[in-house]
Amino acid sequence: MTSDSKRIDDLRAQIRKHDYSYYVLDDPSVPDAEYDRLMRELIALETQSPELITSDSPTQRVAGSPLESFKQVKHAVPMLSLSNVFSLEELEAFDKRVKDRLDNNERIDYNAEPKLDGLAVSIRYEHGLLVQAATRGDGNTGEDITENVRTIRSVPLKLKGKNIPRQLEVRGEVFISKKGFAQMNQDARKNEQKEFVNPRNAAAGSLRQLDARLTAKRPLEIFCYGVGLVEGGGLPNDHNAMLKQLKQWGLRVCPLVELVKGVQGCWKFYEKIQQLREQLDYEIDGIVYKVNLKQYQDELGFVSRAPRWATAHKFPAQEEITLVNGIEFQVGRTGAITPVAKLEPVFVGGVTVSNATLHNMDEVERKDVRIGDTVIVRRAGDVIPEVVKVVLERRSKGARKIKLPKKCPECANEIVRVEDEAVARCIAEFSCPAQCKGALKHYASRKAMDIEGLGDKLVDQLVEAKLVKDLSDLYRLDEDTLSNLERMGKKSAQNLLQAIEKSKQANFAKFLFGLGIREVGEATAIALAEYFEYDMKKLMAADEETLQQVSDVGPIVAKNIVQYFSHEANIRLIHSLCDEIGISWDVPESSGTDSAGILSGNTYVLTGTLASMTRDQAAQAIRAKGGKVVSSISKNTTALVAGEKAGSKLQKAEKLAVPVLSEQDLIALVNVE
Ligand code: D41
Repeated sequence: MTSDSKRIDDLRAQIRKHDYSYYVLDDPSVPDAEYDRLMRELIALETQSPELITSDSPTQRVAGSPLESFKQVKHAVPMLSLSNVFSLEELEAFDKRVKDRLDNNERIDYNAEPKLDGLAVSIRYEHGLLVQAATRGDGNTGEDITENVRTIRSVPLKLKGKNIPRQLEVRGEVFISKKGFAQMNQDARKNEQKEFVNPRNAAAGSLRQLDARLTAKRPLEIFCYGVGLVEGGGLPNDHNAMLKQLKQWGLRVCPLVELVKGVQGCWKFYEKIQQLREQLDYEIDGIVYKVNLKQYQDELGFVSRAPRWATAHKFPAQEEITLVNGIEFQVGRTGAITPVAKLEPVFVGGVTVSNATLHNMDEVERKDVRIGDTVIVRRAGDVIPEVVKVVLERRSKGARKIKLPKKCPECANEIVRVEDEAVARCIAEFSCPAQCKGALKHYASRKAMDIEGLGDKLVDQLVEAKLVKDLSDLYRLDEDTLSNLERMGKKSAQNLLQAIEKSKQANFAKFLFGLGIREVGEATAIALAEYFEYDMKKLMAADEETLQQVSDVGPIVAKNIVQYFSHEANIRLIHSLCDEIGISWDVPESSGTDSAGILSGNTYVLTGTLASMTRDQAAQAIRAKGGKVVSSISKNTTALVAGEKAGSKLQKAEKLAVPVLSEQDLIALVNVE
């Protein structure tokens, strides 16, 4: 062996190891720059000595030229389909059939796996080298997509480890993560190309490219869940151990796979994963249960192309088809007009849905939704239902275009849509009852002035009875007026007045947040309070440039603030609240640029649910030690404090290598003297 070929072997082994850590284990072992250096060195050596290039070299993932068409591939072992169950009863019936057929009354062990919503593929390895990959097709014959599958970085071109069978067909699901999908559509928008409807379609489109160079640019991933043909070597005789063996050979297996006992175990797993579903970075549409013992699987066999030993337990569909019966325009707290489609009621995502947001007029125009259209609605988790797209083939002649009304449906004032802005707004502000209600609810909410007893229903009553026209009117209410309201007794009127009175002793940041300036959230309000030293006059006098000096404040927020304080009505309101009514706040001793406190100079982001305190309390504790709390993570964040059910922020922190603290870490940190 020459020294070049030795070095080439060495580089390939290193790169394979890093690929495995990065793409299969999701746990990068070296910085990107180091990886790039190894790859560049390998490419250089292979370019010098092309005779040393082998098909399993990490440089050879992408083929040279596009195919004319896909070749047909016959699967050595057919790719079966899955039967379905939709309820606990059907799951119990499945389990009973399994036991009856096995003539076995003991509890069955099942291997439970999230059911990825992607495309099934079969990948054949000979002597551990990837030689062919195919789509499922009709189960017997699929299409040869070898070149495309080779571009998927979590698919090893060469298996690692011991006792690899001479022939091994691996079955798995190819998919695109939610994040990858969002990125693809962002790129598509930038290049004025058509967007993909969902990650599954994006994955299907990417996998069926005749030019593998295009596939290589798509963020495809794989989870392996089974095998087809196995020759010249063996596999463990239970499914769970078999998946572990696949992992040892370098194949990527879903980390949530679990061995469970009986129907009860299956059901518990189903509920657990359903809870996790929205937080997962990939789409799943159910759970697959598989009888774990291979011996039982063989005994059970299959019927009409589906194994008797496995079934898919589907989640309630998150997308359904229905009719748009009409359109309603809702007016939000800031006057934003949101078009809402009134739907023929449809059961989707576990509930009956009769309204779906269309977000704004840009969306209506982009999706070209019309009254009378058949549409796909989506309700994922607790997210507001939305119209995904129109089923154009079903558009009737009578379908009517949706037009933005000229007048606000709540107050009949003018609606304006500023050029280049997606959002249309009612210009009436406090004189629009919808905006007035929204503003009051926001002002009274827990995170703002926290006025106990002033709930949504009461606000509606007060505004409709014209007792309150702006925030300052709250402080002019009296017991007689209040106790005359429906469902309001003397005692609750007194309690409410007390709570309103109490709110006069305020916290500046909460007051500022409560004013409802567009896009000034809690964290921004706190940053503003600190920067302007709890002085309303200083804040009101600040120009956009000054405002942008504040952390968390960008050009848009700065503009919103300046705009807010340029309105005569807002200045009058603040004057009346602060000077006449007497809302006031303490100025913390260590305000301004004071740098005492062990956390000064540090910036934290909070996410997830904490067990021993609210996020508000945690933020206060951090600030009390001089630290800052902001809402979004950047590379300048000192640390992320992550509680239970931390979602995308946790992933972002890991990506940006921002340290992650647990609740215990935080407690230890803020308790230091
Ligand atoms: O995650 C999946 N989509 C998935 C699909 C899975 N986890 N396991 C599966 N197991 C099978 C059997 C039991 C037949 C080996 C499957 C599929 N089949 C499957 N995917 C598409 C058709 C069938």
